[in-house]
Amino acid sequence: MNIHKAEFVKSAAGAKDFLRDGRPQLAFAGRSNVGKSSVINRLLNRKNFARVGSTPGKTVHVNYFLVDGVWLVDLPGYGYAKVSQSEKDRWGRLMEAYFRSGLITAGVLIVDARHAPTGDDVTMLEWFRSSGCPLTVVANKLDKVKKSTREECLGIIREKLQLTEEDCLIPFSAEDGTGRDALLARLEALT
Ligand SMILES: Nc1nc2c(ncn2[C@@H]2O[C@H](COP(=O)(O)OP(=O)(O)O)[C@@H](O)[C@H]2O)c(=O)[nH]1
Ligand SMILES: [Mg+2]
Repeated sequence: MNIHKAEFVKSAAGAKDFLRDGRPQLAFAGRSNVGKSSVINRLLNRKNFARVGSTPGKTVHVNYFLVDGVWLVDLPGYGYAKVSQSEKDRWGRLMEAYFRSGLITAGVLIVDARHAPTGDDVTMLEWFRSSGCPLTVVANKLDKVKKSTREECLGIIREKLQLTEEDCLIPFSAEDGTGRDALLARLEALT
């Protein structure tokens, strides 16, 4: 995958705007502020491609980036406390529509390496599971975890998400680049 061929194409606010051109779709999901945009930027070796640090929970859109003929689908973040119920409902409807669409090729769930996955993370994972697509979990912000406790943290994530042999858990840091090559290789193998 030539990461230099990457462009933002469009945002979709509803199912009628979803892209259905037959190209593979790699769907990225994660809690607001987990570093989803930063992971995408690191993956593509860009500074400000997917926007980092914009007000969390403000954008209930599906964002499409085209990377060398593959759709990188940035699903809206979840779990931000200050979001209104109506926005949460909108998020739920949009997610349901996307997962029901059958458009997803592979799922990338980004979690925080420091903490046990939240109930929302588990729900998201179940959505990926029900779509039947191969799953990759990225444990981001590893740079913030002491080396001596990293294995333990990864074990907690595996256990809480009940990861199987087919699932792939990638220790990652968007900050220092740990796991970037592994994630790229995994995604290339899936498309
Ligand atoms: N230390 C550290 N900070 C990170 C990492 N990834 C993201 N961040 C920071 O976490 C915050 C949220 O990142 P962002 O990419 O906007 O998260 P998003 O809401 O999931 O898209 C920003 O301040 C980032 O600089 C990481 O791997 N390590
Ligand atoms: Mg973001």
